[in-house]
Amino acid sequence: MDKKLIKEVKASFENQFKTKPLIVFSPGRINLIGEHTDYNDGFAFPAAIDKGIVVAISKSDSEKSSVYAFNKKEAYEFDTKTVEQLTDGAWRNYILGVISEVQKLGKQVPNFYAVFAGNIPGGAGMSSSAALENGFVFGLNELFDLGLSKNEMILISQKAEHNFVGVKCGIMDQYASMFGVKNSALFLDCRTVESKPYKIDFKSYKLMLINSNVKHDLSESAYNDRREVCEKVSNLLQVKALRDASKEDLNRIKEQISKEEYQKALFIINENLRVQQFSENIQKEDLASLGDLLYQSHEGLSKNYNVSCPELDFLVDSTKENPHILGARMMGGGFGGCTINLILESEYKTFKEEISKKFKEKFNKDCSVYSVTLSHGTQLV
Ligand code: GAF
Repeated sequence: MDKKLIKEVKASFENQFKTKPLIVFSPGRINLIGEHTDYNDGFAFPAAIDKGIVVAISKSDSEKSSVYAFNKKEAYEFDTKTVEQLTDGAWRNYILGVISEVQKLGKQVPNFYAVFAGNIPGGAGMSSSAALENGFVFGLNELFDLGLSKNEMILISQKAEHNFVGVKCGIMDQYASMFGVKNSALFLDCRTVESKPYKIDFKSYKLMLINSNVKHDLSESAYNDRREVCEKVSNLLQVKALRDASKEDLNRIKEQISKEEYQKALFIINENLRVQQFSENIQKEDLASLGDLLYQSHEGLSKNYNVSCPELDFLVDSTKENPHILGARMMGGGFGGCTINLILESEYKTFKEEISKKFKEKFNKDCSVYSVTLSHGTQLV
């Protein structure tokens, strides 16, 4: 948790609203493996990280709510009684969406004051959106004693994203951000919405994130299109979700779908198996096989699910000749953002320098390298 950021948000809040706020820290997430499986009722392996969103919030003493986005230096005033989705609302729609979804449950949301700020690089595939939604729903729940459980809160966050932002996301990001466990990743069953924490110890290896700095925008229809394909195929198969299908099932309807639809559905079926394999191999401490699964996941995301981009492919390909890197893949929804790499700790610095140089030469722009700490989920600080 970034103590300086918390201090700044608190000071900004007290300066503007002359009262003491509740402070919430809501983390972003990484995902070890299992992309696009969440909206197929499948498995994923995310973890909350030490970067996230800080929300300072208190009751309002006027007829208005006021929210200040500290990083953007933008303020927004509104009345919680008349909340509506905004065209080009950007960050505002995440917050308005959360309020609207709480209200749909028949709960009152009185007006409030808030300041928020974050240190998750935007568009990096590290779920700044889920962190923002969870930060607000958690803060409102505490402030107004709404009596919401954590499971109810993440569903509110997810629906806010569906209905106000327009991304038909799964539950992985909101879950990981809310339920994160220190030093652990969560083996998440997206059907039962339950997880098992695994203490992560990669021995002499560590995780490295490399941001392509290609900004993805999940509200672009590409994400929702993938979800539609999966739903179409599971309808044809007469199963609830692709989690319930096998390659043999898929082959039976091969003639009824396009080649692209077949490949996408097959990717989901295989990715879901990979997550389960990953969880078994993590227990066996078989690091080499974990690396292979990462490469297989990337191959499928890039060639079959079609959610990679040249920069991400380049970053992953550049690791393949390096004997100190066990595996790499793009992380998150795709179309930009980060790769996640399993690298020998002693080689971290050398590879960081090497890849930064190579990336610059190839694309004439910079990539950014981060290490992450696995952290606790959304909480009061
Ligand atoms: C985005 C979505 F928000 C998640 O629900 C998930 O589908 C992910 O892309 C891909 O695994 O982060």
